[in-house]
Amino acid sequence: EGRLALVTGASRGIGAAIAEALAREGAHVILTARTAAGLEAVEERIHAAGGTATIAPLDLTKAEDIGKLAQAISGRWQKLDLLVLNAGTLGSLTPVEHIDVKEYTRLINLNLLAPQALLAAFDPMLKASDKAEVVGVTSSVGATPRAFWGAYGSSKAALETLLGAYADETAFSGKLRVTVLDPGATRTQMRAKAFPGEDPADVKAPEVVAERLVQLLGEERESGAKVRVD
Ligand code: NJP
Repeated sequence: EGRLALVTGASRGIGAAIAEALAREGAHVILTARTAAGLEAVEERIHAAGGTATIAPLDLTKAEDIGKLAQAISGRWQKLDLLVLNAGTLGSLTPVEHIDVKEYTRLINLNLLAPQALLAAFDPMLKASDKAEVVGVTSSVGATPRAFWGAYGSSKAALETLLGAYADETAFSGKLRVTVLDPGATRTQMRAKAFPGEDPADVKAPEVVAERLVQLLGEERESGAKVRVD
């Protein structure tokens, strides 16, 4: 119904499925990730299904590029109705004492600092919407620590805290809702990297997460609530 959505990490996996599901619901979807070819393939599928999308290839670890993206979008649209903070990286699964600081820094940049930069850059456009939604994709290992998942888990725990604070800060308006989405085990490149021995057929498809998200948008829920897809 003419809503504008921005989905990060939309070149494959959960983000691509979310973008396609939102487009099917009538949203114009801005797709972002680094790989232009991946974004173009998703854009083509959206067009083939009768939807509309715009691609914006971008490395989210470059804060200045997030500012440029926000400028380009605000030059074309007045408001942003839905921001899906989905892009994320796993890094190496390793004991805490072996975490590589350079890799950890890259991981924090993408999983935590980029969502903050996106919230900062798009806050005015979100607040210009009568009914804005921010969905942040976290993980069960953020809420519950797990051996060897310290680097990734700590980034997701911090993201959850950040989203909770933003929900609290914006709750008074009644016009902006934040949802913390834990997708659970989902068949993507990231899952295959974490569990190489697993049979992909045993893991749910990204489309299941995407359909649940669409459903969530139509449900009553307090801002800041956590939802897990099983
Ligand atoms: O991951 P994957 P998923 N700048 O690796 C993009 C969470 N999660 O779909 O840049 C911009 O297939 C990358 O695109 P590209 C997870 O933590 C998952 O599984 O072209 N974009 C791609 O589109 C994450 O937050 C499971 O390489 C960058 C996307 O991010 C979210 O779900 C379980 C980028 C990653 O696609 C989606 O994960 C769970 C950069 N620098 C939480 N680097 C699960 N799958 O089981 C990467 O609890 N991207």
